[in-house]
This record gives sequence, C-alpha cells and structure tokens, in this order.
Amino acid sequence: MKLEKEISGGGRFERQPNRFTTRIEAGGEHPPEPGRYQIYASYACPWAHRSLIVRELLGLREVVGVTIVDPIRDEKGWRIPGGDPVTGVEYLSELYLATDPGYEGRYTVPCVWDVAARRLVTNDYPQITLTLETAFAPWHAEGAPDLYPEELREEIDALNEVIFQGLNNGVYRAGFARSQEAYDEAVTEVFATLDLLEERLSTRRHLHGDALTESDVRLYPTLARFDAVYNSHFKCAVRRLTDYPALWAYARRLYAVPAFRDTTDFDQIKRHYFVTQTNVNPSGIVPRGPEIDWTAP
Ligand SMILES: N[C@@H](CCC(=O)N[C@@H](CS)C(=O)NCC(=O)O)C(=O)O
Repeated sequence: MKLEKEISGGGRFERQPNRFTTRIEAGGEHPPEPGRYQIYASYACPWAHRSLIVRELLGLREVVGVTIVDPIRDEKGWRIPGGDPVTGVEYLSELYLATDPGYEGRYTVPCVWDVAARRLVTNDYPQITLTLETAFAPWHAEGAPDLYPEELREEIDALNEVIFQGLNNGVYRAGFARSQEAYDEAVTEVFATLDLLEERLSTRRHLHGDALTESDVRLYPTLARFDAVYNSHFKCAVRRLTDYPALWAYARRLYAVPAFRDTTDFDQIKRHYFVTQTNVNPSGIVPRGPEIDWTAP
C-alpha cells in the first residue's frame, strides 16, 4: 500500500509532497481560459471539497469543468463511473500516468487537467482554490465574493497554515498515526486548534470578520466531516463539533449557503472513509449515525 511510504520512523503520518505544481496563470504555459480546464474531485475528499465550494461561490460552473469520481476507491484508485466524458478515461491514474509515466505516488484528487495541452497541470490542492480566486477573476459572476482580498492575504495565509497543521491535516495525523505518541501529539493539536477557533468565532461571523474568505472555505470541509467521521474513524474523540457552541453555529451558518450545502454529501463522505480506508477500519463497516441536524437554526 502506497500510504506506507508516508509513515515515518516514529509512526507519524507525513503527507506526500504534491507532484504537479505548475500554475495556471496569464502569460504562462497554461493560461486561464474558459472551457480549458477540468477539475477531478470527490465529494468525500476535504481537499477537493474546497475547490467545489469555490467554483460554486464564484459562479465558475460554465468556465471550469468538474468530473466527480466514485467515493469508493479500489486498488486501482479513484474510478470515474461510466468513464470521463472529457478524456474518456475510467481511472484517474490514467491521467497521472499520461502526464508522467514514472509517477509512483498516490493518484489524488483534487487535480486539474488541461484539455488543450492534454496533461495534468496541478494536484497542488492549496493552490487550486487560490487560482480560481485570482487567475479566473475575469470570469467571476457579478457580485461574487472576494475570497482572497489583497489587504487580508497575509492574515489569511497565516491562519490557513494554523488550520492546515492543526486541523485539516491534524485529523489525518491522528487517524493514520502508528504509535500512541504520534497519535497523542496530533490529537492534542487538533483540539487545541478547535479551542482557538471557537474563541475566535465567538466574536466574529467569519474567521476574518464579516466577510467570507478562503480561510472559511478551508475550515468548513474538516468541520463537516468531524462528527460523522473524524470523531470515531480518526479517534478525534475528545469533543465533538456539536460541543463547541460558536464553531457549531458557524458550521451550520455556512451549510445554509447553497455552495457549501450542495457540495456536502454526508453519505459519500461516510462511505468513502469507512469503506475505503481499511488501514483504519478493516471491516469496512459504515456506522449508523451520529444523528445531527445541520439545518437547525
Ligand atoms: N494531494 C494531497 C492531498 C489530496 C489527497 O490526499 N486526496 C486524497 C483524498 S482525500 C486522495 O485522493 N487519495 C488517494 C489515495 O490515497 O490513493 C496528497 O497527496 O496528500
């Protein structure tokens, strides 16, 4: 199993680096153009979820395409049910290997395919949303939010790093840990980060004030998966999201926005983690519950 390569000596999960990091930028080899790029995403994957949210929020549905993969990944990786209408492939791995025949890492979503150049441009998930927010600005819908305003970029980048280390990737470090020490270290960081964000959100509507930003887009996918998956499957069991009044109210507020709600598929999320990650859940049994009302006011 490829994931073994990402387990360090101390039983710590150390995520693989992103192999494809070319930028889509004006004047570059892959310039932004409507109809030229296809995002490959899974509703289950938190990293891919971000791109789906941003594409909807910015009204880019007609500008950048999306192919959704099946939530259950087999030994050949992510599968596209019925084949991909854009490239004709059945497995995402075919796009990775068409771009780099020697690629040996995991075939991950999200990634972006350049239809004109017939190659993968990027699987650099933090950059994909930023690219939609900046390089694709000429095609944003009228009235679309500015998720990455110039004057807040430094603050947004700094908080995103805290959210990534402590939470987005923190839950994976807890869940994939192979030693008690590695787990303890990660789970402590997860709840310290939730505590910090609870405090921050007790006085603000969004992470950087009134307006929605890239930081909110990065936090939400982890919150949406927290009680349904991470609390049990990844052993992030100290508290539930629903135990945090401000964070839970904030998560529900975001869920009320169509771009967040329509891209949140709890059934696919649960089936993906519990069925596919047999390193953590060898039986592949999907638990019932927890019963949570995301639409509560
Ligand atoms: N590109 C990043 C993050 C994206 C990522 O891990 N995506 C997961 C789904 S949440 C994936 O596609 N995994 C495929 C696999 O493990 O084979 C990475 O390589 O770690």
